[in-house]
Order: sequence, then C-alpha cells, then structure tokens
Amino acid sequence: MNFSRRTLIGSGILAATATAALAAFGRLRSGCKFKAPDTQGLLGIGEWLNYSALGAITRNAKAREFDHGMISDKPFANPTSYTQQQVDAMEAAGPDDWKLTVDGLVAKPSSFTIAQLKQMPRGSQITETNCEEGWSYVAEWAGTPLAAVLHAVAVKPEARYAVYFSTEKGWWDSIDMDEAMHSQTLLAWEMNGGKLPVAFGGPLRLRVPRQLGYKSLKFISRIHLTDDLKKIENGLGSPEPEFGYAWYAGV
Ligand SMILES: Nc1nc2c(c(=O)[nH]1)N[C@H]1C(S)=C(S)[C@@H](COP(=O)(O)O)O[C@H]1N2
Ligand SMILES: [Mo]
Repeated sequence: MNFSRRTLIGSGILAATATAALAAFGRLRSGCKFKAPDTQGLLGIGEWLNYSALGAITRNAKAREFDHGMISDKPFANPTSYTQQQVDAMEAAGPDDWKLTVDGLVAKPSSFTIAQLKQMPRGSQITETNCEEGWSYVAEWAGTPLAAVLHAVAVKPEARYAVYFSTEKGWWDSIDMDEAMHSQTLLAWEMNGGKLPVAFGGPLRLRVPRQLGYKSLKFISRIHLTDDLKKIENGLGSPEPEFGYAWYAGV
C-alpha cells in the first residue's frame, strides 16, 4: 500500500462528502417536498437533484437587484404569437378591462382588475431577465407581490403549487409555494416607470426573477392553487419539460 498522505486525505474527504450528500438527498427524497413534477425515470434524476438540492439551499435567497444605472437601454422583447392587431387592442385596454382570476385551493376565489391590484401593496425591483437562449437584460418592474394576492384570497394550507395561465395559447406554468410567496415574485403591471407594454407582457405579467425567463409568463389571466401538479394539464407542471427544459429553472 503506497497511497500518499494527500491521496488518503483527498479520498477521505471525497468519501465523507459523498456519504453526507447521499444522506442529505435521501432525507429530501423521503420528505418528498422537493420532488419536481418532471422527475421521471432515469433522465429525471438530474432534475430531481437540481430542484431538491438547489431548492433546499436557495429557498430564501434573493435574486440580485441592480442600481438604476444598470437598467438596459434596449431591453429585448421576445416575440409572442400575438398579431400586431391583437397587440394594439390589448395596448388600448384600460385598467378595468383586464381580469386576473384566482381559484383552486383558496378560501375566497376572486377576480382582480389591474386597477384593483394597484390598490394593494406595491412591490418593485430592478432585476435581470435571463433567457435560456443566452441573452439577458435588466429592467425595473413594479406591481403587486404575488404573496399579497395570495393573502387576499386566503390560500388553504393544502396548497403546494401556484399554477398560472397566460391568455396566449399554450403558455402556462407553475411554481412551488416557497417561490410563490417569495418577496421578489411579482405580478408586474409597470416596467421602467411606465405602463407595462404588451410586448413585455402587459397588462399583467408574472416576474419570477430567481428562475429563467420562461417562468416569467406574459399576459397572466388566471392563477390556480393546487396540491398536486399531476392534476393539471400534462401533469409535468409546465409545457417546458416536453421541449427539454426543466420545470425548476433556478438561475
Ligand atoms: N405568454 C408568453 N410568456 C412568455 C413568453 C412567450 O412567448 N409568451 N416567452 C418567455 C421567455 S422564453 C422569456 S425568456 C421571457 C422573455 O421576456 P421578455 O420578452 O420581456 O424579454 O418571457 C417568457 N414569457
Ligand atoms: Mo426564453
């Protein structure tokens, strides 16, 4: 046996780390709280590890916030499937025309207009939008913290996920309650000091700055609280896993 001292120490640390990691993952797995909905089969193990480990470590962490001077001059609006005619019609809508419905596991199912949301506590942030395709921009967002809306409708304790739907066909997504109640998760109706443009999701967009851009849906019209994502649409929490993207997209 001629292991060097360094090799021995190194392998000891490695073994201890691996053992601790396995034990930690074992605890998380049995706890089941951090089981991503797209955790299926062998390929799902990566998603499960990503969500369980990162989700546990970063549950209360905040997305980076920037100074005013860092706001991008030319934020990029990722094109949507709406025609110019539809965009113009939405742009012309007043603050009482848009309706956000909140239902599911809540004591008081409700609808809110933008005008009503504006009467609730206001939140703002200067954060980065990170697209999975590699580009990003920094902008200032103002709106109603999702937590304030969830408080107003009295979310039931069984609720584990907030599922949200866009008026744009095919766009819906979901986040867990930690993310939904996080102080930076914002129903935005203002961008860079003005009314939120339709190109950026106006009249109402969800900002989830701790995750990749695709979780920040534009044109939000419904939020549904559930205890089980398997009951919703494709059962994977979002259309993204069907296209090879993770349901949990922490940045
Ligand atoms: N309704 C809807 N929401 C959407 C999208 C979309 O095409 N339609 N694109 C998503 C993606 S992939 C990204 S990166 C961000 C882009 O936001 P931006 O247009 O403000 O840059 O919006 C997300 N929300
Ligand atoms: Mo994106």
